[in-house]
Amino acid sequence: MNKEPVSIVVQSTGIDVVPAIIQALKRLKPDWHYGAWPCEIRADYAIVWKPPSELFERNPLLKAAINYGAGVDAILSMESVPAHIPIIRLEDAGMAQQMAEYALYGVIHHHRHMQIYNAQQRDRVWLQHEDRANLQRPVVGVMGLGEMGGHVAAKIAAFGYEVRGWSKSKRAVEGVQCFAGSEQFSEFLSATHVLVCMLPLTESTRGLVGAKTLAALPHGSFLINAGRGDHMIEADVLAALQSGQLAGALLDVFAPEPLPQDNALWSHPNVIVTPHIAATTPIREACAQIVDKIERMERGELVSGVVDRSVGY
Ligand code: NDP
Ligand code: OXD
Repeated sequence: MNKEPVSIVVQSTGIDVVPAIIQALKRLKPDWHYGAWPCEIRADYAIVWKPPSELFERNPLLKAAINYGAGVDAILSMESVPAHIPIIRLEDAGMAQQMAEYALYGVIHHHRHMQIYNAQQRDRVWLQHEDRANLQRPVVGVMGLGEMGGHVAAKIAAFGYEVRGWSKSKRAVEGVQCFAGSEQFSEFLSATHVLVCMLPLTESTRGLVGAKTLAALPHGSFLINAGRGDHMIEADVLAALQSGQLAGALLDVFAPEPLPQDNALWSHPNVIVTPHIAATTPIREACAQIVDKIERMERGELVSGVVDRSVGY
């Protein structure tokens, strides 16, 4: 007996990537059926970004909701996916390398005094600071050692920086001194000059980058946040920048997004603001991963990337 072709509904909120996703999927799986939400297709799988409840009400036979991104804080907070439908997220899918590039850029920006040189250029000042840079190679501390953070830490270590990493359970990353759990957090922070946030946003990590964490870093440290805006307590970050506890920051994520026009971070001389581009989802790699996951599920195999709703990532 011939098996029915797999049918997929694709939905997105915000940037409209739906036609491009369907096109990329069709190239890989021309025989499958596709619908762009809202549509009448009775789907087996949904590829979604911040999906409405109605999508699940109208597709009662869904076998899984595939989150079109690595972070699942948005989909979990919406509570639109019924409890019996597994949520599966993207794992790396070409994003980890971009993250490593982004974080390395921030590390070098701080280490090689680019902030000072940018300001000097505005005033036409010719003054070298490299003696300090040679003496003071910053130690980089990466929070979160998963698909993104693990790759980021390894790449920065391979580039020659001393790197520490921190996660919930103890991880092993080549060339990286690993710490785990709240009991090792202060030790991790105490020698971290560039703090990189690669955590998922959960109830345990919300607001983690606040006054207490920042005060535990050496004076004049640098912050890179590519996790989520709600990891930071923004007023505490601004206060640390004001006091010099933070020498500067490279920030990609904010609460809310877009960053409001009147937000002080836009014009802070020691802050670089980027519009959530640290790692964008490459359509071809993401779709290849999605097809692989669906094929495994269709064969009754286990797939990786299933979200544990009880921990929030
Ligand atoms: P993973 O789930 O693969 O990794 C999460 C890591 O965080 C794990 O090492 C985990 O520990 C650790 N962690 C979770 N909770 C805690 C905690 N309470 N204390 C200490 N460590 C904790 O996620 P990804 O690496 O794929 O993605 C991370 C985040 O990056 C996403 O959730 C998203 O918010 C963000 N992101 C941002 C993008 C951007 O462009 N700015 C693009 C893509 C993702 P353990 O290993 O023990 O489980
Ligand atoms: C993601 C993101 O989570 O783009 O994938 O932030």
